[in-house]
Amino acid sequence: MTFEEKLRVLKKDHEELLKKRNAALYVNGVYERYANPVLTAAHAPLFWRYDLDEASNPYLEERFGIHATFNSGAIKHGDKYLLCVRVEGADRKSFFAIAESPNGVDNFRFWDRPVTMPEWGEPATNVYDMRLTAHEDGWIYGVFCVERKDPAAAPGDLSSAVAAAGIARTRDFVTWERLPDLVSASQQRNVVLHPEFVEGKYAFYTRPQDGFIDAGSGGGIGWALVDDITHAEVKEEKIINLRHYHTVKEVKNGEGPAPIRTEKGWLHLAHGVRGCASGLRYVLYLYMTALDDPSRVIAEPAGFFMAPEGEEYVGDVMNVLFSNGWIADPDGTVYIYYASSDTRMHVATSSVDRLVDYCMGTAPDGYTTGDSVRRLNALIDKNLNK
Ligand code: M1P
Repeated sequence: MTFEEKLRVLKKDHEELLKKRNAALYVNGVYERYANPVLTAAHAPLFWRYDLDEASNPYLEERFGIHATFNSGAIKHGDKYLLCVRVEGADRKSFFAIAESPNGVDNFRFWDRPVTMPEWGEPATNVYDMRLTAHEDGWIYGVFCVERKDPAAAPGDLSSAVAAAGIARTRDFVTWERLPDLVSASQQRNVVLHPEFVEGKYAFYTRPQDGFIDAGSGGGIGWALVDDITHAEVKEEKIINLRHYHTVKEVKNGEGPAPIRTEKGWLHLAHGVRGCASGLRYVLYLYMTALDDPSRVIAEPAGFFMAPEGEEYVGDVMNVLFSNGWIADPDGTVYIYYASSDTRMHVATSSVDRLVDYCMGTAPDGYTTGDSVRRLNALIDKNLNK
């Protein structure tokens, strides 16, 4: 094939992928999964991946490999559904890029250029997992993980890293004002800004951890109030959603996107991690906190809300569902954007009413098998007596 012929095929296939319609699949009454992922590495623009000049690229070879598109922040901007996607190159570096859809479930297209995030302090080796928060102060904040090599690593240890929360704000998703990283006594990942002031302060969900991977003595999802977002510092931190033995969040957990305000409380999406013979298993769960105190848990159904299924099990890091973005539309529809196995992005849809009903109407974990069987028998009694 000539250069032109190869390019024509590439463009045709790419356009067909981007225009592919998605279809909802019934699951369990709580949410709908969708037939196709909303974003894959193949959705990245051809002009990111190829040098399209025949003179400098006569074989039409990929020059910048895109490996994965996952863990995306999400927000409605005007009438567009935006994802702030973690795009990972073949070189293992992640960066952020905005992808836009007219309807939230398909036709996602990347903007022409990735986000050029200003540096703060020592340049980051990697950045990822942005949580977007439209704050009542008028800014849209992006809080994300900033990873740098551990300066205290022993010689020859090329894996130890330090995770901190980077903070930036924008109004248009093109120009970002970088603020100082969150100051914290421990390493931090999965930090999320609450959308409203609490006691006149900015409020963060945190996830203190002993090391880069290990949550260690960090007991779960934390909560900290911060006076000044331009010099954010965790002075006092309390754990509001604890890890627990023999649950889906035994090893670690982390807040997902910023919570959604509902009439019955703040609705939270989080991930829980447990260990098993095949490694760590990441699933999603929901919980709710009080409107008058977003740090007080008022409901938490037992177990997972969503876990990997089918092709979702397979990818760069197997057996992982992770979410850091959702959008609640004015009509109550909720678009839940989740990544599978650190590889691709999916959407599930539900509604605020259904998710609140799931939280309030599903029993909490009783922490013993006996309690689970009692709950099951109570449901069977109810159904058989109908
Ligand atoms: O690989 C699974 C996930 O691992 C990390 O999550 P956590 O901090 O809870 O362990 C993150 O690096 C996340 O990006 C990744 O999806």
